[in-house]
Amino acid sequence: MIRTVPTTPFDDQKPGTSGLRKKVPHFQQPNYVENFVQSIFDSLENFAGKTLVIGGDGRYFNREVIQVALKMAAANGFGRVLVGRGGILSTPAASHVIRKFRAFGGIILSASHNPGGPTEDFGIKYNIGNGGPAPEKYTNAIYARSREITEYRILEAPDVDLDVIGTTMLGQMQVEVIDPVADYAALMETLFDFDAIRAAFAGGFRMAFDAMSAVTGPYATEILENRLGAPRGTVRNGTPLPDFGGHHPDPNLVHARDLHDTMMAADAPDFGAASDGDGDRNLIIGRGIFVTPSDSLALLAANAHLAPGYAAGLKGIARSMPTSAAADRVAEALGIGIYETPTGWKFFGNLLDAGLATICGEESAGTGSDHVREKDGLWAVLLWLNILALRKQSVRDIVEAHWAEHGRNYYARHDYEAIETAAANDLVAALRDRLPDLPGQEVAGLTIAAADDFAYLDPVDGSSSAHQGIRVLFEGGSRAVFRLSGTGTSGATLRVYLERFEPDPARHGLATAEALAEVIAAAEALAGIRARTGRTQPDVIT
Ligand code: G16
Repeated sequence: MIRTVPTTPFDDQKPGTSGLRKKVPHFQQPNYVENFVQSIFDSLENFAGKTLVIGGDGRYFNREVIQVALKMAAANGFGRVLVGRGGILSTPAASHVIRKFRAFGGIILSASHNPGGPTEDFGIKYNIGNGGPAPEKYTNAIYARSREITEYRILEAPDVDLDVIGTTMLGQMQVEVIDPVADYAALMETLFDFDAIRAAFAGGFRMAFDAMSAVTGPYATEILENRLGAPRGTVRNGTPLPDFGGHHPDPNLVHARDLHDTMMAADAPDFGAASDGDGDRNLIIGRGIFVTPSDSLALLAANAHLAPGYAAGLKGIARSMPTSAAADRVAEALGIGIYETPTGWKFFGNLLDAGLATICGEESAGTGSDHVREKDGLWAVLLWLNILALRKQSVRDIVEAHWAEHGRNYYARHDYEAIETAAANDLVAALRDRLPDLPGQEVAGLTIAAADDFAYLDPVDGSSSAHQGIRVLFEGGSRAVFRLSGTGTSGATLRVYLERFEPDPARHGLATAEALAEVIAAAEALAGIRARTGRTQPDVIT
């Protein structure tokens, strides 16, 4: 029986950079999940009888929300739902399943790299039929709907058994529990030279992959160990846990410290990598060398032709604005387009759909291509493996040769987490007010060449997005960018992105902090971070 339940709106269901993210107890308020899911459905049209994909990263509360979403999908008229066994689908795998089965869209349950558990984070995101995150016109409509919702519809029915592959009926709707790994693994086989990678492992190539007790474990085990023959134990922390083992499933040098230490040791494996809570981010470390996500994007773009899926070359490269300009130099060398978008994978969808870009990347450890419409952690790892297997050089040699050819973009991001929202907003507002006066000024020894509040005009659909980050460009190619995160769940997170271009190979061996010292000082002088936030140093440096 379909029940129509009266409800009242919540005023805080505005999707952020990537869906609605809140603490679990917040989501557990009566009707909170139902309101948001109904707001998604109410913002969509013509889905009666069509297919919806549902899956999540297995974090605490995943199964409960999947049952609610299934019953609401049935009550709202979907014809079929594909759901990953155990409620599991990595974000890139969900994107692929949406595309492969030509689904109407998908609901992905994840708070990505944020911690999980009864008092930690949860998230709900809607993806459209191209497999990508809903663009702003959808997220704005969902938010508007959530402000005026008065009722939701749900089927009264027993829970669906999520652990058995097969098809059951939920009212008039078919529910198909699918293997979460199989379709994705098959797709990877079409893109990369599995024979070459298998031969490398057979020849003694060693790798450490940290799945961070998150969703990538089963995918990495199947692909790296079962299909590519990497020794058992190559995948660490490979069992997804609802609380990620109490860790923060963010593959950066702070939270993937164990992997970092392994890779910096004298007897380190040849290659180290990690992925995040929902499998869309990646961390790349060679023996003794961390590769920044911005450099990784540039390197992958420069070498992608070595993988069968990209042998025909790239149509273009897209990067988010705060990502370093390393990829721009590769695009220039290849004679292909480069696109600069606001932070958020949703901005790449149109470029990929229109065939303007093939590879996209972000400084926030996200890289991907037109094979799906999400960033894809394991994809990046496999492309690296493909390149390493064919070039037969170390990660360090490949990275240093790249810098020698294209120049090095020293890069770091300083995060100030959980600062007071008002202080963070004031800091950004004060910078914004000063923008017109900044060009020509000298700060901490650097001269400001230009400064703006980044706005994006989508070249495909003409939509525009303003206030996407304050950019201060210095003479000589250095840059500081200030932005507030759209994914945090407590207070505000200030991100300061710092970059310096160094063309001279003789100066490519500096420590990043040393190379960026002037830009760091200029950022502090411009924004007054210490005075405004009371913080003397960042919480996380990536
Ligand atoms: C999400 C988005 C990314 C974005 C990142 C950081 O990643 O999909 O596009 O770069 O958040 O965003 P912010 O700087 O606003 O916190 P994920 O992996 O969390 O889904």
